[in-house]
Amino acid sequence: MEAKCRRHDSRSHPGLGHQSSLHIAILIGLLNVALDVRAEPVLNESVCLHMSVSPALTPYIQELPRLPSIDISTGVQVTLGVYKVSRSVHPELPNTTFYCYGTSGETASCPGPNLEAKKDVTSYVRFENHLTDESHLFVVDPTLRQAKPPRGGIPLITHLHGAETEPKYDGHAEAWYTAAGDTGPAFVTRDREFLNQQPETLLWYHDHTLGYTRLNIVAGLLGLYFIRSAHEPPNLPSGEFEIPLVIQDKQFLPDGSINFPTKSFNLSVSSAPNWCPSYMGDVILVNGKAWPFLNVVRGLYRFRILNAASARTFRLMFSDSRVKIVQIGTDGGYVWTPVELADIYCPPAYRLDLLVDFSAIPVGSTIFLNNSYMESLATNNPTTARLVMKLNVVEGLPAQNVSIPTSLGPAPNLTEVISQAAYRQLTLSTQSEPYLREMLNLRVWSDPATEMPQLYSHEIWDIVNLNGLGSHIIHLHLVNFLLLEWQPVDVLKASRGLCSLSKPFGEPDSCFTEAPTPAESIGWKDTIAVTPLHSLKVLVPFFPRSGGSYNFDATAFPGYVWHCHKIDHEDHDMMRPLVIQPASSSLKRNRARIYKSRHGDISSSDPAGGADSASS
Ligand SMILES: *[C@@H]1O[C@H](CO)[C@@H](O)[C@H](O)[C@H]1NC(C)=O
Ligand SMILES: *[C@@H]1O[C@H](CO)[C@@H](O)[C@H](O)[C@H]1NC(C)=O
Ligand SMILES: *[C@@H]1O[C@H](CO)[C@@H](O)[C@H](O)[C@H]1NC(C)=O
Ligand SMILES: *[C@@H]1O[C@H](CO)[C@@H](O)[C@H](O)[C@H]1NC(C)=O
Ligand SMILES: *[C@@H]1O[C@H](CO)[C@@H](O)[C@H](O)[C@H]1NC(C)=O
Ligand SMILES: *[C@@H]1O[C@H](CO)[C@@H](O)[C@H](O)[C@H]1NC(C)=O
Ligand SMILES: [Cu+2]
Repeated sequence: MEAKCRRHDSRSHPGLGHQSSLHIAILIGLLNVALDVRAEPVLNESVCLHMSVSPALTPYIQELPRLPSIDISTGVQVTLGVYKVSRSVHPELPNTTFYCYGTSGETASCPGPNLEAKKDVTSYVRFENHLTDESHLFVVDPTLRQAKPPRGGIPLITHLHGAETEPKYDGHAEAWYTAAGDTGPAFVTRDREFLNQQPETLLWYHDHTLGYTRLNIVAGLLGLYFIRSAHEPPNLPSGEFEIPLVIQDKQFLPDGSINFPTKSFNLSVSSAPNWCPSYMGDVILVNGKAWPFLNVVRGLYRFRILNAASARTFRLMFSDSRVKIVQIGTDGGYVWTPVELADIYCPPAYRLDLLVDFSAIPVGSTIFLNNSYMESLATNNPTTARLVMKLNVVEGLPAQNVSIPTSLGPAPNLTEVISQAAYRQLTLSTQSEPYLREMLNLRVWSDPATEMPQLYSHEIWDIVNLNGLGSHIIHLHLVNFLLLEWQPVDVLKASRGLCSLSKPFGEPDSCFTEAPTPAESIGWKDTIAVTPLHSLKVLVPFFPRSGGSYNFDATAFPGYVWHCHKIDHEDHDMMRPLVIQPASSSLKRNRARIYKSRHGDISSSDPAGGADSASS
């Protein structure tokens, strides 16, 4: 099992741990930013990539909190407001000012309350903006493409990440609104209706305002959203044995405030006052507390993990190898076959549904959950970012009648849809002239839409990371996708135009340096890390996960977006429209043929046996 697991891991996550010294040399050549940054004097404690270290805090002295929870399956509208509040992240640090979601200023929490939805039961949620301050908690970079409320104030719009939802309820980046009532050009309503017709899983809600997303999420605007049903796999730990873990990194000033860059890393560029390519902090928060501890008994737990960091990837490991970890779910729901993991690879915005077994650990033991992921800039790897949580194994009754499932449904057979899929190649790159910014396919947000797939079509997106350093984290709204294969790219040649990305490996002038490696996808994803020096091919069905039809108009205003989920990148300028076009009549027939005759293919990860595929 372990051998299989490791093989799975390295095949699914290309580029990790494979960097040769030649690659490193190329990387340094490509990323002169890294060198120049170190040469610049530290002029201000909030200069990007030079932020002063956070005050020393004793780890593991506060218990992991349970997040508050709200049932949104009652048919009654729930109102979540955004409030400016003071909250403690650690007893040794003065309180921190946050923007948090809650039903009132008193109850608002960071992360916000867990929203509990039921599959096929519509949830009615109203999101209100109660931020009446003139200016943001952080310095706003006025040079970015961004929300510009005419009367000032703080623009907000909440997106439900991973949801199959109507465009007007999706939380489009230009659908923002302020407390004073100014609205962005894509605004339709504050009142959302979430149909919850996709498979059971963990989604998350977070702010998505154009040019403000990185500020609003670091300020605290995120929370978990569960879709559950009565048809989930039996015998999974629940109640006190199901533990959501929202992991984030932040940097703090001695007065307790969040240290967010106030000046650009390039002090000679006045056109980019404080935008910073990848905010990373030296304090690790779990459920809003710095380095908490958790008491567990000798038994099976279900951990629902979200990496809500701006840019930091985590690779989590328990310090005791007798702890068994089995992954049963990913972004889009249950995997088809549970996979035993040696460690937990978790880039930003990923969700992992894990069964964690402490049965083999004696009472009285202490286990650390540490992070071993090395970010490409040395300054992003302080020793404090390697600590996450401590677990104490204590006396107590374990969860009853629980077990680790061996299978959760057949893997989809995609042979036929792959052969019919349209193909698109998209590049991810950093542009340094006239100023540093991140680009999708060399375009910026305001360029006319180019990703306009037809409803009920399949596409293969070949996503090429032309950056020498650092992953880009690609997220598509509305749909889920599957990783098909990955392939190394000669990025140095490709970025100088000395080879062709349209020629396959083996042909003269091809930028690909090896044949593609097939991926062993274990389940549906809505977010994927495209590691440096690689291209990934993902299969994207522009279908609901049921394989049937959307019960809303996915082609309607204001459409969707796709973007990098390193949220600094998303804000400048790594986000593009995703505009769904009406289906041609041939695609409508095609869809019926594929899904009627191949019942369950696309919906087969639904452990309830495809209850929702009946609609086709
Ligand atoms: C900083 O900006 C100046 C002016 O645009 C440019 O010449 C220089 O290369 C930049 N430095 C970095 C590290 O990007
Ligand atoms: C750093 O810069 C910010 C904004 O320019 C300023 O408010 C702050 O006082 C500066 N801090 C120091 C220590 O100079
Ligand atoms: C500090 O934060 C805690 C919650 O984390 C809150 O209960 C308390 O009221 C805050 N203190 C102040 C002075 O605001
Ligand atoms: C994990 O963290 C603990 C506690 O902070 C530390 O003692 C231990 O050395 C770490 N283990 C690894 C492998 O980093
Ligand atoms: C344990 O779970 C199985 C399968 O869900 C169920 O049939 C059985 O009744 C349960 N036993 C107890 C003691 O709850
Ligand atoms: C998958 O489907 C193709 C044709 O659609 C078929 O030829 C192939 O045998 C199927 N594979 C499996 C493993 O069922
Ligand atoms: Cu990116």
